[in-house]
Amino acid sequence: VTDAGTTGYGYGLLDDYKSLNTYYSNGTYYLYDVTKPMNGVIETRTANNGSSLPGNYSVDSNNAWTAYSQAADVDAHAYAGKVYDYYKNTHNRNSFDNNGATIRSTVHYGSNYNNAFWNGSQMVYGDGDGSTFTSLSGALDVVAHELTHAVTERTAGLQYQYQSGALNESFSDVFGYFLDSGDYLMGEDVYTPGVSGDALRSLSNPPQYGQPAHMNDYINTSSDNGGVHTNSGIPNKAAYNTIQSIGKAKAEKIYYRALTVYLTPTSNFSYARAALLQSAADLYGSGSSTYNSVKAAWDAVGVY
Ligand code: ASN
Ligand code: ZN
Repeated sequence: VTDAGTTGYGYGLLDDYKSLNTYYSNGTYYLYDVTKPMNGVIETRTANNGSSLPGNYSVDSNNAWTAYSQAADVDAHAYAGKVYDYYKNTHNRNSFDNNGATIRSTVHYGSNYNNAFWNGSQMVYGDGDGSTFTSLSGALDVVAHELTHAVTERTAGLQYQYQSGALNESFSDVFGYFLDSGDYLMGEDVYTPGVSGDALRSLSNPPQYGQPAHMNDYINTSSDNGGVHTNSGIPNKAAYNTIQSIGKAKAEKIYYRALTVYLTPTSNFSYARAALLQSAADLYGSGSSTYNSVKAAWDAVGVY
């Protein structure tokens, strides 16, 4: 049999069955998806608990990715495909660079590593320590958050500090919601497996996880790049308000247009409000109820 794309299956970290786009070559199957209209592919690798990147291809002998040790690989691969499909189908964006670039993920990074990140070239996921986190690729909203950092880098380029950095974080959380909209929580599927109902962050109630939801409570700090993971609560709450009043379908169009057309590396919260309002005006009219809802959403968090 010749080298070719094929379809396998496996189980994710929640023991959920999923079909997988894989590749067969020389008696071995790879998490290597050639089915998308990209210039590159979607490929998933493993660091084998080390720290060298990009690591080795995740492989399997019979295309049944059913070992528990493969679950992080399975989820990273399947969810990267979902995020690709979302941007393509909803926004006509072909991968993070809009030129079909390869989407690479490496799982099993480090030992007990409680984080995931976009490193400027690829996504990287730890396995967690088993109490603070389980393997971070097990959450679609986390995968969407990280890959949205790549989209932001190639579009608005929001500098990762202070207000522009908090906007960078917020857009990743908001697109995390657009892709995984069953709830307004971030990371609940992988955060503290021993505690039910909690999450990393909440868009609907940022203070529940220590974030401000209004400019009156903005945190002035130099840690965390100027509070990028805390002050993101303010634009997150504005996004929640927006989605509640106009619905997800309009909100995601407005957010994508603001990110890709109007925001710049140094945009602050006030600029983001203006960018979202301009996007709402472009798409739905400047006197529309949609436009007025975006305005009210930002008024409510004290950003003018
Ligand atoms: N998981 C974190 C994030 O995406 C990693 C970081 O701080 N850059 O925000
Ligand atoms: Zn982030």
